[in-house]
Amino acid sequence: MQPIDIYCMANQDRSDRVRWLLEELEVPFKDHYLKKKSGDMDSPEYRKLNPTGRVPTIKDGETVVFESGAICLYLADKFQNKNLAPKLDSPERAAYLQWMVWSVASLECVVARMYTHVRTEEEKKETHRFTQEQCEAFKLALLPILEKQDYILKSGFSAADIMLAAVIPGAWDFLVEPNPAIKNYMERLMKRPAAIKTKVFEMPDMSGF
Ligand SMILES: N[C@@H](CCC(=O)N[C@@H](CS)C(=O)NCC(=O)O)C(=O)O
Repeated sequence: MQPIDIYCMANQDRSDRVRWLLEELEVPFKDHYLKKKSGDMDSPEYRKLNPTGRVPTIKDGETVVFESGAICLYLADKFQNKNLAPKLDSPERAAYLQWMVWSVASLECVVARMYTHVRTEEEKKETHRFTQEQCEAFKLALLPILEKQDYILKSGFSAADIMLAAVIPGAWDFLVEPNPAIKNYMERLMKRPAAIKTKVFEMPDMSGF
């Protein structure tokens, strides 16, 4: 099988979920590390693949996809035989799509804000308040499910768990530490051999940023 090309800056940027998913799917991949400082992400060759100049991007033969959520949706559907995405006619398909998109569109937006809106003491305070408030609401969505089942879908482990577990640690103090069911969920996922092998939860090497 031809490996899927992954364009990224480090194993722990948003390519983390893509690499983890491919490892779970047992699909070979090849990493291409780009250095922002050296202008790799602004090069005409890379901008042809991803005009936004961000990572991750994948190349699967002639197919190019950017945006981590879209990449994971594409891959889990393409390798349907590995059962990491409910089939189109499955009753769990709607919940699956909901969590796949929610993890990036709602949860990750809040997590990302913790890194960007902290320039002044006042901004830090407001970001802390906002994150706490948002995580209270996120908790109401996650807890009733994770208190009664091991994975976000009743049928078991899926690509939606990868998306969630790749983002949740960013809000560890707000969302994980105070909620044992979410902590147990994270610990369960962090022990998966594919997550360990792809170093999703290791400290990032910032040299490429
Ligand atoms: N929503 C996008 C976010 C992409 C993104 O912002 N990636 C970061 C790395 S994790 C990036 O490329 N940063 C470089 C920059 O901002 O110039 C996704 O999930 O793929």
